[in-house]
Parts: sequence; structure tokens; C-alpha cells
Amino acid sequence: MGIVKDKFREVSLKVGEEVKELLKEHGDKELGKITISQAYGGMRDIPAMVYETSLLDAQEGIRFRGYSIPELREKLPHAEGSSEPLPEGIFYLMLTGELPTPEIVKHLSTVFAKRSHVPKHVFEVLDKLPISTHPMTQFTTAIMAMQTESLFAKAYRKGMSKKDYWDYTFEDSMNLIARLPRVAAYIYRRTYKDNVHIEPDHYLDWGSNFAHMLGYEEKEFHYLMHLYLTIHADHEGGNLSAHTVHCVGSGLADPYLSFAAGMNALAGPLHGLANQEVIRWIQAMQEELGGGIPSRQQIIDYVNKTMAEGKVVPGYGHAVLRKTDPRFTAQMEFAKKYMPTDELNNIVWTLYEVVPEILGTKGKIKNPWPNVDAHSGALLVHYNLVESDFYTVLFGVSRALGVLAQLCWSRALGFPLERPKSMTTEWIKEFIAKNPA
Ligand code: HAX
Repeated sequence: MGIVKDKFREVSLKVGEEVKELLKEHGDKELGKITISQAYGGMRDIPAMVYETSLLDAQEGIRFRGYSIPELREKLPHAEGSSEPLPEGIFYLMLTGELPTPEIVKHLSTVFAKRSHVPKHVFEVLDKLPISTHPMTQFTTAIMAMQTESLFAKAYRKGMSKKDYWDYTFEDSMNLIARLPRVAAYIYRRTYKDNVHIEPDHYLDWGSNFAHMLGYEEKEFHYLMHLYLTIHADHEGGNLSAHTVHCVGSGLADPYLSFAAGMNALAGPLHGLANQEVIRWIQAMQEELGGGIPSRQQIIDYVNKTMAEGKVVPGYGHAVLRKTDPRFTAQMEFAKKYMPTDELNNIVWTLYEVVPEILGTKGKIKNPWPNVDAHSGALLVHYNLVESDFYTVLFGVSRALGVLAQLCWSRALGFPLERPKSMTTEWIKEFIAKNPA
């Protein structure tokens, strides 16, 4: 079957048996209670989904299979000369629960390279879209066009046993992850680089090949891509893109359809599109102030103005986190190492000094601290990747690693169709009348 698939089969069978036992013994235990505020308030904190690949703690941030971001930067295999983790490594960790050896990571780079062929019609579909089409719309369109390649959909149509769902989901997921950098790079080059494309270099790792196809050969940029593609990969199951993939996949939509749905969710400005919004917002501030580095007071005034106009300050706040996002910290560490005097990055750091205090005084904002999107754009601009509308596509390529590893788990554990209960306001009023206490 292949070493990664064999390993996944072995661990998922074992966990499957454990889950059966656990449900038999403890299936009736309550995980918590649900309030009416939660039902109206975006279902925050309702423990209602099992998602294996990562777990988020409000104070500490994300852990991937128990490992924090600082631990992963140290323990996952690196490219030569770099101290940043290779994204193939986090994929293996999320899929199997074990840290990979450098040999396994190398093997995965080769496997992704072998599976990376994108059929011609996908590029033809993209070529038919107006050049002004937002890169995220191009991205989901291309993923949908690639659905012709779904082995899961073909096998299901022929008549597939439930016990084989995981197998075809695994194959589609591997192929999709392998193909996404090529598709994303094609979108970038057609939109911003006169439609001049760069052939893949199959001797490079997955992230470096992506950087190469985008047209960025600087080693440092490749290291940034390794870090970027690792830290954006997953954020437990309740975030909008992961939950959407999980939900759509539960109806046995194949991995292409499920992932495309998740990417539409990622394209919202309160979610993944925030990385684009942050840079646009900083640039608008600079423009309004006549360019250069704004003073601390000018930044404070601009933040207050944004709030007074009824807009959100992009890159700040989070539905779960209540401290600085460790993904922000990892990027800040990278920037302090490689570009300590960079103007835009210094503005990001001044914002970090002033925004939490301002948001904190507003009372209603539960988390005044920066999230992942507050920093990523400034790093990309430093290496001249200035086309901010493309940033969410980079996020999406990374997010594939987590949500597709989980989709394999969802099929291996036989998770059923998702179908939570909804209520009407009339129903809630009657419920309150019947339950006055
Ligand atoms: N600026 C201004 N107001 C903010 C705010 C911010 N950064 N963050 C929260 N608020 C407001 C909310 O809009 C809400 O206002 P109303 O009561 O008027 O509706 C109030 O504060 C309470 O919100 P909350 O409970 O603290 O936060 P939510 O869980 O509802 O929302 C969001 C979380 C991330 C959507 C929110 O903080 C936000 O809009 N942030 C800016 C956009 C952003 O950076 N999004 C990226 C998040 C991370 C991510 O998914 N990355 O992909």
C-alpha cells in the first residue's frame, strides 16, 4: 500500500476499536450544557464534534497531536540550512499521530511530486475566468474542476463498500495535496505575472517547489513557506473552514467537493481573508497619513477611527483564543531573525503594542490579542509577494494538510452524516415559558 498509507491503516484501526469500546462504556456521559446564548451566538464552546488532528486551548493556543508550535519548530524535520519545519512533517504527524523521521518526510515529498500532475482542463477552466476574478474564487473553481479526478466519486458510483471509504478518501487527499501548489501557482502567475508559468521542480520539497512555481527562489522565502504552510495547516475542528470540510464530507461528498466548500468558507473576511484585509488596512492607513512609518499616536487614532466607523480591526480577536496566537508569535520570531529593520514588520509590531489595550477598553471584545493573520502579510511583502488578494490562497494550500488528514480519519472511524438540531425563535420562546426556572 505504501508506508504512509500502511501506517494510517494500522493506527486508525486501533483507534477505531478504542472508540467502539469507549462508546459502549461511556456513550451516555454528558460533555456539557448548551445555553440559549450559545444557540444564537455562533455555537461557541459547544463540544459537539470529534476532530483528531489538532486541539485548541484558549490560553495556550494550538497543539497538533499534543505538540505546540515551538515544539514542532524544533522537532519536525527541517530543510538543509533552515530551522523551520517541513510541512510534509506536520501532515504525517496529523495523519498518524507520530513524529516523522527525515526519511519519511523525504518520502512524502517524493510521493507528492509523483502525484502532482494537474489535468489540462483545469488550466483551461481557469483561463476562461476574467483576470479580475478574485484568486480565492479561481482557487475553488479549479478545485471543483479537478473533481473529475476523484477516485472516491468513481468508486462510489461503481458501488463501494463502507469499509473502503477511507482508502479512496486517502488516495484523493494525497492527490489533492500534491496538486494544489501547482494550481495555486498557476493562479498567481496568470493573475499577476503576465500568464508566464514556471514548471515544477520535482527534486524540491513540497513547500519549496510551491515557492519556486510562484517565482520566488530565495532560500529565505522557501524557509518562510515551510513555516507558513506548517502553522496554517489546522486549528482544531470548529473553525469555519475545517468545520465546513468536515460537515460537507459527512454526506460523503468526495474530498475535492468537501475541500472546495471549506475554501469558500476560508474566503470570508472574518476568517482566512483577514490576512488580505490586514495588509490592505495597514496600507490604507499609510496612504491616509501620506506614507512612511506612522507614529504610535497616529496608529492609535487610526484604530479608534476604524472602530468608530463600525468596522473590525483585522487580525485581532478570536472566537476561541484569549491570548496572543502562537502562530503570530512564530511569525514575529521569524521576522525578527530575518528582517528586524523592515518597515512594514515594524508597523505590525507597533500595532501589537497598541491595539490590545485599545480593544481591551471597549469591553465587549473577548480577545484583544492578534491572531495568525495579523502578521503573515508583512512577511510576504518583505519578499516582494505584494499581491495581497492572493494571500488567502496560500492559507488554503496549507489548510488542506489538516482538513484532509482529518477527512481520512472521519472516513476511517465511520463518522455519520452531520445533522445538528436547529430551533426557531418561536420554539425557544415556548421552551422558556415551559421552563421558567
Ligand atoms: N475589531 C473590532 N471589533 C471586534 C474585533 C476586532 N478585531 N473582534 C471582535 N470585535 C467585536 C465583534 O464584532 C462583536 O461586536 P458586536 O457585539 O457588535 O457584534 C464583539 O466584539 C464581540 O465579539 P467577540 O465575542 O469578541 O468575537 P467573536 O467570537 O464574535 O468574533 C472574530 C471573532 C475573529 C470574528 C472577531 O474577533 C473579528 O471580527 N476579528 C477581526 C477579523 C479577523 O481578524 N479574523 C480572523 C480570525 C482568525 C481566523 O480565523 N483566521 O483565519
